[in-house]
Amino acid sequence: MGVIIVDGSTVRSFVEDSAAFDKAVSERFASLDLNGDGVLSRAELRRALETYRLLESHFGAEVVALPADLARLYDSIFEQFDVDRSGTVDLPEFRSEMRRMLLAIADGLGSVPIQMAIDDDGDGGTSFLQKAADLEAAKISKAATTTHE
Ligand SMILES: [Ca+2]
Repeated sequence: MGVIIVDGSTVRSFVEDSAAFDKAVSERFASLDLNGDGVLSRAELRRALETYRLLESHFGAEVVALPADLARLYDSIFEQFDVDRSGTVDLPEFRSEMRRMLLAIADGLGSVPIQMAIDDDGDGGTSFLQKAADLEAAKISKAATTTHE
């Protein structure tokens, strides 16, 4: 468990850094694609939402819901990802929805930095917001080095 500080611009510049963002998305997608068939099934996506607790950790709200409500919630999230209604989520669909969600988070955060506790994913991966914070820290230290030279 680590603590990071992020604001809207941290998240936005991560999403707009397409090399870093695409790499993070591809890694996350590969770790979620449990049977390695190149697409995420409804079950794989649901497991991801449960494992990574996207809803709580990314939207800052504790989600307390009845199982039936949760099932509906997971279904509606799946429909959002599965844009072409093929019944599975492929990498481009996953990437564009992650982009949309993160930009929505960036809008929500605005310019007020918030402190956030980040769970280790347990699979060696780090969360998107952690990567966003790392990227910004790297840029700041690079800028500081340049200034001092
Ligand atoms: Ca799969």
